[in-house]
Amino acid sequence: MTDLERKIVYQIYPMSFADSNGDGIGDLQGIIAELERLARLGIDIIWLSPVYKSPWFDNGYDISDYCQIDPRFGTMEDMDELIVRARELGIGVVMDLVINHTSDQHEWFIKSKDPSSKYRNYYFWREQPNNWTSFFGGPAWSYDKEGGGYYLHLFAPQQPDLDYHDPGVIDEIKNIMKFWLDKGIAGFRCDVINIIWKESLDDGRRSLILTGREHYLSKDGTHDILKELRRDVLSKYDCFTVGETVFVDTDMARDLCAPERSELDMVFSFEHMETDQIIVKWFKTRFHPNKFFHVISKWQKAIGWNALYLENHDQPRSASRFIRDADFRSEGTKALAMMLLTLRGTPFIYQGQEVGTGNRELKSMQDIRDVESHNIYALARKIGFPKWLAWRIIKRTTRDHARSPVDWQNDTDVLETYRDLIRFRKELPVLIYGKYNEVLIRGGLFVYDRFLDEKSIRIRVAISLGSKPVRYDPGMAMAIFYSTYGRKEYDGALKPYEGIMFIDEQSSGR
Ligand SMILES: [Ca+2]
Repeated sequence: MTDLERKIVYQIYPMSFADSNGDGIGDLQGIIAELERLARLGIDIIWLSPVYKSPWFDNGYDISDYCQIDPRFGTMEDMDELIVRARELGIGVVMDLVINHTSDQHEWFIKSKDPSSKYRNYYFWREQPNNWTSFFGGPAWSYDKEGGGYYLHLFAPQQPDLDYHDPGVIDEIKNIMKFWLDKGIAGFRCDVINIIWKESLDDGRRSLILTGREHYLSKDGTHDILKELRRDVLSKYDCFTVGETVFVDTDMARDLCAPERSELDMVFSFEHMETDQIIVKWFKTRFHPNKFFHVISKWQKAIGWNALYLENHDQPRSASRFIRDADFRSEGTKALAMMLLTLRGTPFIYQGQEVGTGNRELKSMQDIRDVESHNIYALARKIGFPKWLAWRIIKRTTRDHARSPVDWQNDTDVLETYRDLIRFRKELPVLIYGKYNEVLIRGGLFVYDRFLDEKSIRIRVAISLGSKPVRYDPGMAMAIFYSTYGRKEYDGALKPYEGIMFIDEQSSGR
């Protein structure tokens, strides 16, 4: 995409973003009504979580028709209007591409139940299952009487996996992508993209989680598919792709998004979001800023360009998660905003993050809508967790925190900070093209430099995620360019949860 590095992305979870007709469900007309506000914030791209026709078993990540809009959100005319109106404001629309699996209500799957159908090999139908386990727990195979066999589903039984060994599948996907790109969308966020190619269906090594994953995690076949989609479809449009990946390390990420490989433009990694958990997200540990910063810095050093994010529709709110002292919530969200918008990569802002939205107040399981949370609660009780512990797990992790309607009046002060930081990113090329260099990580303080070369302007960013002032000497020639506390003079210490951008006085010519 032209000038991709300059873009700032805003993720919309349509269900809870803006409801235009008062039926309690966010919709496309609601998004259209908010476009000007997003343009004023400085957003270049909006990414919509799925709005395709779906039985909604897994929040739209189970698609029954890729070329239709789910009626709860409106019509295809609304979608066309959204794309056109957004473009008039200089905003591109990115859609979710969920191609590891379809819904079991998709006509391909329904037809595939007939062994003589051309759709039979679009899915993995077998007489006997292997020993693989699914992401949602339990076996990855279900028996279907009508289909006369078992079919593979790495997620829920309602989400059968597509088999890319049948060339018909990739042709269908290409047509779907062209359908949307011809309408003028700006690209795709590719769901669980590094597991789409199943190299073999042999039994997997027994494992506590995801037995069988060595047969499909980031295989050569996945890279071949991504190259083919890029060559035959994406390269013909002005668009970009970001991959959602599972169990990805820095080497795998580099293979997926190194420019010379022509696969994806960037990926979402998960490692920094896992620094406050043990093995799975349900078991939270205390949040340690240093550990968090070290992981972020490791990815900054390892990957030339990556997607930057602190929240999405699957994660609790960063304001409640990464700020341990509730007295400094507003300050902390501003410091996190500075980090998000001054690291190297494409920043993704999740709806409501720009007004400092925190987790919901939840009192009991009756307040919980997320099916996943109810499943996990039942499982925890079944294996002997007391009620209070099972509830504590859900309360801290449920996806309802991110999926509840946003109170836009929340914290306008935080919004101002976002606006300022977005403006700096647009005005200072060093924040986009500059190299990243870690300066130090200690005691909840993270300091790094952005610079184009040794001679030109250098921005030094210092982020504190601690409730006490922390002494730090940036060096004689450094002055405050911007502080999240709004101060101009530096007295040798950062205030609690403060973010400061220092600028090299000699190079700035001030
Ligand atoms: Ca509505």
